[in-house]
Amino acid sequence: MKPSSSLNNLIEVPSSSVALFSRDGHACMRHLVSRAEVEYFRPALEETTNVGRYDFRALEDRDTYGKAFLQVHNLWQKDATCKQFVFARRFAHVAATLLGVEGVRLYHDQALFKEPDGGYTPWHQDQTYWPLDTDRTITMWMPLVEVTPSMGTISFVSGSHRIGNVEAGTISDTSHRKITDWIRKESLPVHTYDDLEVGDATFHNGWTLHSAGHNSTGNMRSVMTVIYVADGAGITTPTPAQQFDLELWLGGQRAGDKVGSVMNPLLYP
Ligand SMILES: O=C(O)CCC(=O)C(=O)O
Repeated sequence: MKPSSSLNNLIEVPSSSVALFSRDGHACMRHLVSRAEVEYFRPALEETTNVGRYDFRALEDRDTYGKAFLQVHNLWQKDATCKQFVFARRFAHVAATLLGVEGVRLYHDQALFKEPDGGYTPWHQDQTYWPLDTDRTITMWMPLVEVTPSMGTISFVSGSHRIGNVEAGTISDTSHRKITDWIRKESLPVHTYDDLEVGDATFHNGWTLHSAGHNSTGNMRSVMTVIYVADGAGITTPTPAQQFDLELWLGGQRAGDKVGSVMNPLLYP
């Protein structure tokens, strides 16, 4: 079967991964895609990211968030091959299974390319930005290249998804300092995935604390992410930090609506 359609084939999600995700708020799915599948999709994902890039400032002229990665959103709307990748039933099925829900909708996708010498990704919680009434949210983080520790691997605080909002604010040096201090003070367990091969992907809950290191290599750390929300979730009144997401990812819907616009198709089942 051609890679263009094979990503719609489902794989079995081990019960051990479901248990780990429920306990830790993160899990790694090894060999989620084949090397051939990554190679088929990588050119379109990289090209669409390059075309969609909007920050052309030199690294030294950007703030900490800007240095962390080039961020390009909703590749699925920009290119048909990227849409096949983002809409893959295989990924959505894993997301639904790990979350323990019947179905998931697309919230949005984003490429996160950490440039050569790109800065660290501060500790943060994604859901700070999301005007959603559920904790059944999940991000698939898939490197398109082998990611070595010196390129900026991803770390999670295991179990932090069960705490909910730790009120560290949006992604910044301040969120990083507050969460780093808290991890030290409470000796919280940090897990780093520093051996991801092409085809592996991590999944994390929207409230799981996470960060990534600096890219000290000369190579781009290209990563593609897809963010899912459980079918049936509702939209809440946005905080100032959530206004951008309400306007951009929810297709004109408003507080009180159920997520379900054309921007948020049901990807599984
Ligand atoms: O790729 C990174 O450096 C950070 C990833 C991240 O924050 C996310 O996927 O939510």
